[in-house]
Amino acid sequence: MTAKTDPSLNDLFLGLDLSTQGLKATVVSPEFEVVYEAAVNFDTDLPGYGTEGGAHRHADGVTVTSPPLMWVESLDLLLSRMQSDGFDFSRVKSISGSGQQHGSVWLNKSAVGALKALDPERSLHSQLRSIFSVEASPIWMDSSTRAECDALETALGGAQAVADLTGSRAYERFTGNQIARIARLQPDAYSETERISLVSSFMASLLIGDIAPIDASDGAGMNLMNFRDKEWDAAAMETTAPGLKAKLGPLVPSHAVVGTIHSGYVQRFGFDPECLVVAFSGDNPNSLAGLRLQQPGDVAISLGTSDTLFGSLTQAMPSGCEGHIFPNPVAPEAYMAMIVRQNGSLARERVRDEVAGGDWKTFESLVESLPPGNDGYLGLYYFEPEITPPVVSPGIFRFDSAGNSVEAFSPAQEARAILESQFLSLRLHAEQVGLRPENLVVTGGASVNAVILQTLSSVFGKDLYAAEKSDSASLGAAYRAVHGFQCHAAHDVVPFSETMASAPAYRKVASPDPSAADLYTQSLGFLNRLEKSVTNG
Ligand code: ADP
Ligand code: XUL
Repeated sequence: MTAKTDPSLNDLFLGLDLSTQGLKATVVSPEFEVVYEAAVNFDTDLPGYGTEGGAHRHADGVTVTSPPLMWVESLDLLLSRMQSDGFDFSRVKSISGSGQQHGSVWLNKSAVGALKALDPERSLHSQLRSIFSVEASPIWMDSSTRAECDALETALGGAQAVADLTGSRAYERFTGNQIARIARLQPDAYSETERISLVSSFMASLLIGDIAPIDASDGAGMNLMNFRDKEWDAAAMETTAPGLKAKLGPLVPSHAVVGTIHSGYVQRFGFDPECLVVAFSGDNPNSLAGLRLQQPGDVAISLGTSDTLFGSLTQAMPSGCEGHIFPNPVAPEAYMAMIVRQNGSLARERVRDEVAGGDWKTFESLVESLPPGNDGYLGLYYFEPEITPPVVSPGIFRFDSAGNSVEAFSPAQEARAILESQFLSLRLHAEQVGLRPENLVVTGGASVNAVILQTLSSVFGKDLYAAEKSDSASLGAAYRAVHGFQCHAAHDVVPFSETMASAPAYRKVASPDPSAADLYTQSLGFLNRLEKSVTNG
């Protein structure tokens, strides 16, 4: 890092994360110490919008939306809370952010004018109420677009062809398929739409007072972008909806500065008028930055509401069956690969409630009462439709060591089976998209559980390290604010490893039991066969 790009000790960097359930702020010092955090919860802090878990689930069982005006109001509320806490906005050199991936914000022809004219005397939401051409934004939990996915795959030559082009086969939640559905069902709203933003680029737009471009990492979650050259693909756009290119606007690298903070925030909150806004990106790309995954082999597992596994790659191997490839948000020449398993913590909780009366300690004792490998018993637990592997009809499937169906397991077998099969499945599918962990970092709510960590470490046969903070998306946004600031000052891409050189080391939280690790490696083929026997992919 050169002296010119070196932040001064007084400087601060702000990361925002607009997730499904709320908006968070994480502020770091130039030494990467977290100096301030604040949060807004959509359901409890903004009850007027009537969301549950930040979303509206529609009666058809597949449509899930959120009101974009709620996201606008949440920014107002978050900044006001920071102001009440006495936060010194004038020290913030740059801001970046993270958004739940795939969700779209539909802006009409009045949006640019309204964003440019933001008045510091009035709330954001009172000024931006009329800028939306679609008032219910589809979000990542929406699965209403099977027909549109089929149409895209047919037009482009099949699932593998779509994956080779866009980094993922056609997925229901991916924005292009959502756009195709809205263009078909709401043609007037579509034609009134001037620009379609992602949740991430929309939040950046609010800060710069103009429409911010989509970054290439989050843009890859749309089934519309050529993930290798980072340009919108003409054939994908043409199949999706008419005249789409103009509505998508340009794409920028994730480290790009997209503007400076709008004067309204300078007057209202005391921001430095030169405070930079670095492109916002998806929450998973931000988590990759927040967990500092830099080399191929650096892999993170997030045990949250859903379980995700992601890592950095230099060679991309997109799969027509599973996983996603996105451009890497902090290394423009590299990629990231990601696997999402919907049945994560909530599935573990279901089993815990059934076998251990809702108590994690009892659940842990049950797991520990049986040896690794569960004497050959294996269970597959899909309480909800599964993304990886694809399972449309939920169900629970139990097998003995010969692969014969078993009606029921003992409580201890059940507790061990869910952990082993979830983690074996993560490893199997990670390997299928080219991710072979060397350095394994764990994060997310379940990473406090020692038995879960021990099992995970043995299944992967690797030491397991824990990040210091579990909200890696907003932390990653703050790190990316530093990185973008440095790239801007250097007029070049600063290696992220240089940016993060002084960041604290991780803590080792588990080491594999060597004999268990061998056993797990041998059972990957068995798990693969059992999954194939019950899934749709
Ligand atoms: P999100 O993905 O929504 O941000 P979190 O990362 O906060 O979710 O994880 C929440 C989950 O963490 C809960 O659903 C819960 O099952 C899990 N969790 C919390 N404590 C424990 C524990 N002691 N053992 C296992 N899981 C836990
Ligand atoms: C990723 C995905 C989710 C959302 C949640 O593909 O759909 O992880 O990003 O915020």
